[in-house]
Amino acid sequence: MNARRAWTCLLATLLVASPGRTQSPEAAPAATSASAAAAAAAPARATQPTAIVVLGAGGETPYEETFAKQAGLWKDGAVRGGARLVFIGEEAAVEGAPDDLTRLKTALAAEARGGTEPLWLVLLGHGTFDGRVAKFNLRGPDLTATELALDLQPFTRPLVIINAASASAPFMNLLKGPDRIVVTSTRSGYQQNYARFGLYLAEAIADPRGDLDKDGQTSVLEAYISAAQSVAEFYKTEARLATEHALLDDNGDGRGTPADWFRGVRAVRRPAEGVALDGTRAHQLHLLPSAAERALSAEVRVKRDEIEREIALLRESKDRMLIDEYYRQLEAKFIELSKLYQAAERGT
Ligand SMILES: [Ca+2]
Ligand SMILES: [Ca+2]
Repeated sequence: MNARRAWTCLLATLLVASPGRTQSPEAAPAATSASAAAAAAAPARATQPTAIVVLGAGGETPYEETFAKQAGLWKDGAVRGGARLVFIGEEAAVEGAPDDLTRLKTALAAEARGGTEPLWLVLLGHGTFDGRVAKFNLRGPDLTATELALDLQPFTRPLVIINAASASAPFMNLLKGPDRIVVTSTRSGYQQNYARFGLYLAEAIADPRGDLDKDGQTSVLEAYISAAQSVAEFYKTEARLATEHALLDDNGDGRGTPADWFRGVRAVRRPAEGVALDGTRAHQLHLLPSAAERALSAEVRVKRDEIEREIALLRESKDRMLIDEYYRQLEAKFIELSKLYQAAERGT
C-alpha cells in the first residue's frame, strides 16, 4: 500500500472512530491536407498518454543549450512514464520538409480527442507578446495562442499544457477549459525576459525530490510549486527583481493560482470572492506515475479523482458550513475513497 492510500485508509479509520466530532482572434489558417488526413485517421479515445514536446527557436547559443536540456529532461520523463513521445524542433531544417508549425498541427490532429489518458503539450523556448497577439517562437512561422486554442478545441481528454516561454501568460486565458491544466512561466504577456522557470520545471517534473506529499510520484502541481520556489530563490540570491512569476490554472476559469499560495500541496491563501482555487486536478496527473498509480484501472482513477475533487470543494466550503455537517460529509467522502482503494487492491 503506498503512502497516499495508507493515509486515506488511516484517516477514514480515525473519522469512523470519532463520529461525534463536531481578444480579437485572427482568422485560422485552413487545415493542411496533412493535418486533415491525420485527423481522419485519429482514434476516438486515447489508450495511453502522449507527450508532445516542442523545442522552439533558441536564438543565441546559451538559450539553445538550456532549451535543448529542458527538452531532453521532458523526453526522458515522458518515456520513463510510459507516454508516447512526439518531439518537434530538433532536426536541422531539411529543404522541402514541413515547418515545425505544420508538424505540430499534424501531430495534434493525429491525436485521439477523447478518453482518460492525458495529452501533454510542452512548449520550450522564447515567446513574444505585442499587446494583442501572444506567440511561441518556432523555427519558421510562430505559433499564436489563438491558433493553438482552435487546434485544441476538439479535445475532451485531459490536457496538460505547459508554456515555459517568456511572455506566455496570455496563453492561459485562451487555452483554458474543462479538464485542462495550463501552466505559464509568467503572469503577464509583458514579462518578456528569458524565463528561468522552464529549466526548473523540466528538472522537477520527473524528480522524486519534488514529491512533496511523499506518495512516490511528483505531480504537475508539485513540480510547479518546486520550480517556482527555485525561480524565487534564484532572484533572491542574485539580489535581482524577479521578472517572471509562473501561474497554474486547472479549474478552467483562466485565472492562475501563484505557487506561493501553497504550503505543501494545499493552498493557504484565499482567492477573491467567487474565484475558486486551483491545484486539485494538477495534483492528480504525473508525467512519471508511481507503480501504485499505474496499477489502478482507468475507471478507478476517474472515480478517485472525482472523490478528491469533491473533498477539495468541501474544504473550500468549510467556513460556510455547520462544523458537524462538514465533518459528516468529509467522513463519508474519505470512507468512499478508502473503499475504492480496498476494492482496487482486491481486484473487484
Ligand atoms: Ca506526490
Ligand atoms: Ca483557475
